[in-house]
Amino acid sequence: MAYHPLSVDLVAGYLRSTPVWRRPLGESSDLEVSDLADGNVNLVYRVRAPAVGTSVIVKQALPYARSVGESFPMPLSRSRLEFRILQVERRLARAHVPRVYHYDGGMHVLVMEDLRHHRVLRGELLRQADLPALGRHMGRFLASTLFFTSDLAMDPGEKKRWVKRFLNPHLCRVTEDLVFTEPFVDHPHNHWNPLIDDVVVAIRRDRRLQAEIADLKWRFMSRAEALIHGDLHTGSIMVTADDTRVIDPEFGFYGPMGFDVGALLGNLALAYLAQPGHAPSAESAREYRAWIAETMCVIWQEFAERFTAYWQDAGGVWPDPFCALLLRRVFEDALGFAGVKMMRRIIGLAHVADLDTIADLTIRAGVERAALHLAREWVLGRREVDGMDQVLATLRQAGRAVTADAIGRG
Ligand code: SR1
Ligand code: MG
Repeated sequence: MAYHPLSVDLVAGYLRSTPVWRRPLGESSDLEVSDLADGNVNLVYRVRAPAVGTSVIVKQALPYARSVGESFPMPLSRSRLEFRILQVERRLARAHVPRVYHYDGGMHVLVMEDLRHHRVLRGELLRQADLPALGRHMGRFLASTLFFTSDLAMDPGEKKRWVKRFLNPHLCRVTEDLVFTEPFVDHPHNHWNPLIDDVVVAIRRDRRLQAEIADLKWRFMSRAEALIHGDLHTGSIMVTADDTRVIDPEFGFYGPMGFDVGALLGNLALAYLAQPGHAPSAESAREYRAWIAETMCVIWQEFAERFTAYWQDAGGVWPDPFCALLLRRVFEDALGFAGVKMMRRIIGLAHVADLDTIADLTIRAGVERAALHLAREWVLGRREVDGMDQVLATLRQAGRAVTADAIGRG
């Protein structure tokens, strides 16, 4: 079928023409379609067969970013890469990746498992959901996807073929521009809360900070360490109380391991700082913040422990002391990437609900100032930070500034 964008009216007819129709959906003639698109980039529909009680997700790439429009072209071919990466991730971390029933390379459509009992993690963090397994699950996902796609586990020739197989130049360029470049210069894509104009000027004038951001961009562009997800923010994770699934790896490629770890930690830090803007009481904000901080710690610990265990099982050519050295490097990179990712969500093109849905601009500015201050500290100080305890100490300190600000003005 020649490519054309699907609409609510076209999805049922399209599905009936695919081999997937008879399986998860039965042969039901009656299909209900709803539009679920809420990310920046793609079309997403849920299709239900009420007669059999089953449903699927139909995700289709558009030739541009949905949230911006045709002025922001995106290659349709990203859907094929997303399909391949989902296959790899599902093989390595089956419990944490949705199943793909069908891929249509002509229509650039993925028909996938409907995680209908799951919710997007970002929203769940703002409504203070109880997610006791999140830290362990994400530590495991990170350890297995990053370790087993790296030179630590793969034949060197095969790994180099994978670097080529997963080249993703256009979407990498989007990340290079939107994360590492545009937020720090005058660019029409950028926007921010006018109450933080002075911080934006200071960030752009900070030559030391700009040099460190350039160093992180360089690492992002030149370190083919593992097949990374490439966009592991809290909108790319779906959760229930006891299940965690990672979706949307369309920005994936062979890049630095710390980029995925940092994306996750940085987005959790934003949710942490934003709590007073959303929580029903100061007390609940305090408690939920404590849980987010604990979860960040569990993610790193679980990741590092599993990574080390995989290392020991693998044996082989890499001498043991290098494992700790490599993990230390991933930690430093993660902290730096976390900082840059926090900044881009406040002063770049694509913002996050954690901050943008705080209606009181003054409270929001307090959160944003604290986040930008913390982000700068992480980017500049990443080589000196001792471990997660110290990371969390800086997070708590930033959090205290926000609490005082929010309570003082709220
Ligand atoms: C046009 S917006 C692009 C952003 O959305 C994705 O989720 C990525 O984070 C990307 O930077
Ligand atoms: Mg996405």
